[in-house]
Amino acid sequence: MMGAVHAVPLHAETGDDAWLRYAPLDAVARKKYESLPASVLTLGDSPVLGAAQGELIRGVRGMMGRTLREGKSLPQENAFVLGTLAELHKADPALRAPGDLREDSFWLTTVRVHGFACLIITSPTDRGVLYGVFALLAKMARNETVASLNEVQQPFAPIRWVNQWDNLNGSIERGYGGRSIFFDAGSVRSDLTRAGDYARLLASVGINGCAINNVNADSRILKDDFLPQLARIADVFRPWGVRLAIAIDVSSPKVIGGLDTFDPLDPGVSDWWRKKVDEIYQQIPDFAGFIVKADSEGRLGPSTYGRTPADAANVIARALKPHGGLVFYRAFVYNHHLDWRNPKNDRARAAYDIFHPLDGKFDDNVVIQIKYGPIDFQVREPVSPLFGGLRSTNEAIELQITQEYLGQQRHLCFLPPMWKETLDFDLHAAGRSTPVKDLVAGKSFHRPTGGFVGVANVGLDADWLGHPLALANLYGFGRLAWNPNLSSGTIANEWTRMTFGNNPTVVRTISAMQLASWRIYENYTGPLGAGTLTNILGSHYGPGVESSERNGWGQWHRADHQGIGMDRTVATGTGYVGQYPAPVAGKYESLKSTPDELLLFFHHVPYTYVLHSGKTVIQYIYDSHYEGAQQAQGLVGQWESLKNDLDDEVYAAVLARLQYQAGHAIVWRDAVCNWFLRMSGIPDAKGRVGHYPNRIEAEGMQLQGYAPFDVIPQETGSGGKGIECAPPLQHCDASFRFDRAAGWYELDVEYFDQINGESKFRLFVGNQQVDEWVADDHLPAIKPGGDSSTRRRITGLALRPGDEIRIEGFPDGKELAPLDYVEVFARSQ
Ligand code: GCV
Repeated sequence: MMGAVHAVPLHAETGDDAWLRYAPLDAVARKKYESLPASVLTLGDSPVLGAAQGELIRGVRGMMGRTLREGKSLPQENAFVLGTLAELHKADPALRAPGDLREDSFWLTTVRVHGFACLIITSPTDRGVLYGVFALLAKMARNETVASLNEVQQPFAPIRWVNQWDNLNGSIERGYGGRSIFFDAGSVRSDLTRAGDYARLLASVGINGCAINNVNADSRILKDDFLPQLARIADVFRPWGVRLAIAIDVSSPKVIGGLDTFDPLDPGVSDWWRKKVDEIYQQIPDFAGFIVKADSEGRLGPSTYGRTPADAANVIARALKPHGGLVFYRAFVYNHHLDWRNPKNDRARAAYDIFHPLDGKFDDNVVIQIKYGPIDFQVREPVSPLFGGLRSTNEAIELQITQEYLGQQRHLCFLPPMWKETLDFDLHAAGRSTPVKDLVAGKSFHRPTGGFVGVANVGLDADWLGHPLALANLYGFGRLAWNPNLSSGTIANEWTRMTFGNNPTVVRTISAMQLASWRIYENYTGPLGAGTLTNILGSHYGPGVESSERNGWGQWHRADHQGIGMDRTVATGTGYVGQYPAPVAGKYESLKSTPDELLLFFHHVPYTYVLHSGKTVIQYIYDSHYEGAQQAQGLVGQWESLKNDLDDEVYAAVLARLQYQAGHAIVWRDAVCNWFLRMSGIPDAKGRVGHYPNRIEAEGMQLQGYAPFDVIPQETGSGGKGIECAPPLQHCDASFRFDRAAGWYELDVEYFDQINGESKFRLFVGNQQVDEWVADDHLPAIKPGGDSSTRRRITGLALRPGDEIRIEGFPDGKELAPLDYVEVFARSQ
């Protein structure tokens, strides 16, 4: 078996096809599918059925090297038969689905029709037939058995959508995979090939709606001349059963409509929305609806007129209702000018405080879109209590596929394990078991609709998201929206097989890396529920512990010299805990029963507080950060073990990302640990924090031209300082003498790679140049610090005592060839 797997040539690939590669199967697997029919018969014709048939032909051709014959009438031979249940029943009245099939569900079955063995893919809807085709091809790609199939799959919830935060100018807010696939320079792109490819990817995991523009919406999207452009996107989505939606600005009636108000209770305003929506449906008959972000982060909203979110949502919902459209009103409404001095203030309370009193006041085609946690996509948050606080209102959970606070696709962070914890969490609303997945799907309180929304933010980059392994998050979101009962392990395994083939070593290794990655990321970033501890005022990328405090954004962790954490209890804190139903509130109200991983979200404790694990909070912070950085380095080794089993290009691209991540995990480790050491005054019991015996600080080297500067914040540079080569100098030197025993060494140069320049570096041992590189990455940083700090690793260096090690820096633009330190390790370390 193994030999056969390796016999399959490895293909150079761009990543475009993601998990839909349909790479040639090995001989053993091909044999398994040899007896599959040679023809395909599609009953009925529609763009979706056309796509389904085309996909089947494409998949079988790719994997089996066979081109299926297209039939149009009842089978004259063994065939794949595609069609809705209604069409199938017309063709052969004996064929009946097993039980009631919900919209978009499908049935795969092997039966004899007119004496011929047929593999039937059917559903109540065309879209379900398409999903069935993808499911069958996925089974083949994973080498699963398809003989004697009789399988029904039903989606868990009707709403399975993605949102894109694309701006009309072609940029993407919190997008890390290139520019928009939809927009450029203020208009819809002329070439929408990638948009169609995206819809195909989405359909393959059952996603049926996509809102294409930023929730910080530009009103121009509703202008008359924009609508035909939107219709072009809807056209490329349609064959894949993906319905188009857009984010809108509630002030549009005033901003582009010429009215002097956007008051939702003004008859002129409701009239405007009705006409606008009618106009949209004339051009896009299957238009799905609107997303609304209002009264949030500077966006205008109904509060301008003293109206409620229900007033704003309903006026738009009523315009959409006759056409079957939905309004997704985001619960991400909060005051970002909160007074941080008031210990009772708490941003986490906002969504529940605002929306719970409105339960039952929203029309039936309104869905409240709720982020999974009460703050904002942090590495660890409790679930939003609002999921249990709406019982007569539709809701959807908003998950973030794009890794805004979670490493921005430069760090590996596979999210299904985190999402699963949220979805499986039992809120005990109404005194009975109500896991979040049931609440959002509308099952707990018998709502007409509900489901899952993922903020994806794919871009034009060939690998869509900016890291080849990050695509597992898009895949995983779709799979969980279809079936939240799948395990993370199953999802990782499926995705890896479809993306990299079925070599057991590859599948085992990549799945294990993915499954470990979220906790690794959590280990070296924000501990114990304190938030990600990133720079929340800027990039949301590197470490920025201090940035959360003393401002109105409300992402406070309240760390001071004595202790850390937000007291959110009812007894002494902000009262947030009281928003949960009693069994959950009881657990979080007490220090004893709050799980360690959320301790600092709910309680303020001294650094010496002892966790359930037996460690003090401060020692846990130190230990988890050292462990996380080491685990990140471990990912590099795991990946390297696959060198001969993977396509060279993908191997190299992922390796570079993982090496960068391992270096940046050390930046995180040191910044967080040193900040807490300074704040708490309590040393690391293991003596690591603040002691770096292998490190030579750049500011302590012999400098020619280079001058020291303070890194801000100080903990994001080793020793708080770096060196820069300022104009008019075009070249500077930093050197030191190596003073350890002769041997083989590894040398890490920590430099700062800003986006506003491409400095060059050369490294010499004595007179011999041993390395050179250009700081040309596109990190989100215009100054030296935690966002830009980057490691260059030079391995296999023979060093002798007295050797001079010298770095030459050549500044470029505003990037002054900045250096932080050099760290030298004996090879075995
Ligand atoms: C689209 C966070 C992000 C913003 C985003 C906002 C939201 O605050 O940083 O970029 O805006 O969430 O979800 O509306």
